[in-house]
Amino acid sequence: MNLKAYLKSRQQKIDRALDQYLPKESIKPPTIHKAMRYSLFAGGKRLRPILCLAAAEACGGKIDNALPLACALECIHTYSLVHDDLPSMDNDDLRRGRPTCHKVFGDGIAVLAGDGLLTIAFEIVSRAKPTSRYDMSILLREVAVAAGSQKLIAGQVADLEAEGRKIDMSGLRYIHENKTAAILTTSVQLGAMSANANPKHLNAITKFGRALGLAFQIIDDILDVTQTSEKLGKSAGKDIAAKKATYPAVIGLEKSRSEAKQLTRQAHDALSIFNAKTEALHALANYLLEREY
Ligand code: GRG
Repeated sequence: MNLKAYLKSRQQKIDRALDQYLPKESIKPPTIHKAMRYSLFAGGKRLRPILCLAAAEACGGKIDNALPLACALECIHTYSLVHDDLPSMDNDDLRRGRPTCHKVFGDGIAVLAGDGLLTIAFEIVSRAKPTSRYDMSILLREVAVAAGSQKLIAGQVADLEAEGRKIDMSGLRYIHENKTAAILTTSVQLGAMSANANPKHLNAITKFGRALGLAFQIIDDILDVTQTSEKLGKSAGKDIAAKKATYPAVIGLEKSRSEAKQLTRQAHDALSIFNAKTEALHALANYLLEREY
């Protein structure tokens, strides 16, 4: 498959849908809608929604049925980046190659823009079509749990508390599984649910998401060490400067690379039970691993 063209067409589809779901900039109060849109349309890769749509296809579903769920996850992801960049968290000036939300709109509006993106995610989920196995309460609960204080927020708390401290592998894995892998896993799970996936397929998709999500964060840790800020579109080398808990810091670069490769293999293997339409998921897993590092 032509991955570049595939990614571009999926990004466009997702962007069009997000544009429809988000209030226009002119809607009162304009500042908040400008700030929400500024961060949401700053050029993110749309990996989570693309994975959601690809999982729906792998489970025999239609991408249009997965689209609201895919967009909701991108809103949650963007909220987490906006808040993560705040001076009271990671204090970053650059995100997706542009000044961060609080640099442009101020801290108060950036906090509220994150709140707005998190909240609208649930409104967007409510537009999805439930299926016979997965009703609306299941879909909403999945999203709430993934974004909540035992997953995404738990990972961020553990990350903040680990700064400057010695951390072991299990502590590090806890951070990565919750801060990064949880939303990625939920992305593919929701895609599968939109396709009314049977329990066996949902289980396989979950294994795929967990392995890929962890590999993705390990690769992100590696890139922070090996790439320039220009290439990353965010400040490079921040993890070392902030004494962050990362795979390269705990097990070194080489072992981190082989761990990422092994997890990616596990992700591919998890797809073996599907009969068709897993080409995109395989290609996305390879794409994440082969990012320059
Ligand atoms: C504030 C509750 C809360 C959580 C923040 C997302 C996050 C948790 C922290 C951001 C820093 C970080 C290393 C997150 C891990 C996930 C990650 C690698 C995000 C970047 O994802 P990409 O590469 O970004 O998909 P784009 O911009 O392409 O969407």
